[in-house]
Amino acid sequence: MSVTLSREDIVRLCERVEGAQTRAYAIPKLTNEYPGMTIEDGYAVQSELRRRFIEQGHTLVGWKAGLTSKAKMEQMGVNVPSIGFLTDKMARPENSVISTSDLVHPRVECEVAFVTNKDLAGPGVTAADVIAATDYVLPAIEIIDSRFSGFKFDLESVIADNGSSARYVGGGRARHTKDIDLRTLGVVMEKNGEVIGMGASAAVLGNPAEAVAMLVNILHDLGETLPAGSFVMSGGITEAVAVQPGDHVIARYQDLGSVSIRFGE
Ligand code: 0L1
Ligand code: MG
Repeated sequence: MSVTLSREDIVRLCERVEGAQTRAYAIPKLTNEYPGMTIEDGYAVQSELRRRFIEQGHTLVGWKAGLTSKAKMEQMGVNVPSIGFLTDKMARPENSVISTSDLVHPRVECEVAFVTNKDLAGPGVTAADVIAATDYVLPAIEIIDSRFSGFKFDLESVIADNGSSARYVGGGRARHTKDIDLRTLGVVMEKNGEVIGMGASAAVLGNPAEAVAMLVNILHDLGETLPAGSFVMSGGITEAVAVQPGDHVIARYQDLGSVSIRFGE
């Protein structure tokens, strides 16, 4: 497969996604109009979106791996993971209030985030390479927000929509990978004091470092590398849970402390 869309169509679809993201409205999945769209076309639209955001003054902070757990792939009916970019404008402080009126269908996921201290470049990057290039890991909550009406989408459309990236929050205790077992980290997610999800980090491709390796190898296919100092979300351990104004979410991680976030109008 390869990029099949014309430059004009890529820009047109990017403007459609950008409008939905920045003004918080739902749009039909892109493949309704472009049924032959490929995964590479999805990344071409995502790259154009990244180019525009950077031109508007956003800073690229890192990347996210998405659809990396079996539960998530089943929930979304896809069989290949995806990646998306993260900017400074998407970051939120721990326990701050996220405005839901800026979002379409916000949902939360518990993830392990990696901060790198060496450049990583594919192809053939392994989980061991990722661990050797990791400064520390920390607990995080990702707030995803698919912009597609009624959650009717496919992988091509999700990739164009930057993997549903919207907000992210890091917190808890940063740890060196040598001090923890990245495969067996447990997490319990609570919403308004009630347990609504739990899991272990092995849900993410057996080891979240595998998801980061996968991400770097996809970046290679896009002609990109992961520079030292990147912040990388490795993918949801728990299933995505919908949130609304008034909700308070806490993710309690084994060995990594907890991270919390609130939602307002
Ligand atoms: O973070 C992710 O796993 C990406 C999810 C993309 C699909 C969705 O919006 O649920
Ligand atoms: Mg995620």
